[in-house]
Amino acid sequence: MPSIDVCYSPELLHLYNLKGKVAVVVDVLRATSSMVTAFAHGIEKIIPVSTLDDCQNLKQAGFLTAAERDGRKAEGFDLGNSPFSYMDASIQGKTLVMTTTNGTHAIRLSVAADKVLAGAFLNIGKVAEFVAAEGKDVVVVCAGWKGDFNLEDTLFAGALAERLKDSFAPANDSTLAAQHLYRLAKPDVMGFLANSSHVKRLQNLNITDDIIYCLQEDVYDVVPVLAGDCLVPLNKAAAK
Ligand code: 3SL
Repeated sequence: MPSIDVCYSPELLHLYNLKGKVAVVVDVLRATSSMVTAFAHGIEKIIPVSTLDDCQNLKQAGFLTAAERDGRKAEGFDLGNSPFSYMDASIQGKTLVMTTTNGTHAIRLSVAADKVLAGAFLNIGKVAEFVAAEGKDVVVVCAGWKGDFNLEDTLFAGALAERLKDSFAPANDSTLAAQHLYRLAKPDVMGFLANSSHVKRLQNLNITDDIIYCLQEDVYDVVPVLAGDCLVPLNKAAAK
């Protein structure tokens, strides 16, 4: 039986061997939720980059850009990191270059995996279906916050492990802990996260609607997958 493991911070990724595995990178609040939303609304490709400089260079090359630091839209770029800004018809068919505080960097750090997916509560059912069909060991890479553990990405890891529990074995206690937390949180995920650091950070910036939106399960059936330097929707990656 394949296994499912959880890496609680990109800072711990050096302890994991991603070769031959599927990495599901998650930044529930908000990077991977925004990516899923963007694909569901017609964006063609997303190039995740780690730094503002890389994003700026690609802006000068003519790309649409999105940049966030510390929860705020970074100056000089087209979009920030609210999923609601990706519901606009003007993004259809475009390639977006995106940098966020943690999420895009976590994707870049996961490239050693056989496949790198962007997971969120919004597309968790399709992510579970895809990894079950692949049948390879899975590592959920939690983007966390500047190297720290966070609760919302952990809950996603637990939720994914719960969905896969009949066909994937927990790799170790990391997975069991995430599952326990998700079972505790499930009746009221928003309430469970009320005192969590990033929820408080976003609420201090008056960003509450985004949180409620990002905690919804199974809204979209798109799975962004890394193909070279770009995330593309799974159906398009398969056609390559
Ligand atoms: O850390 C990240 O990558 C972002 O998703 C953080 S925020 O939700 O935009 O503040």
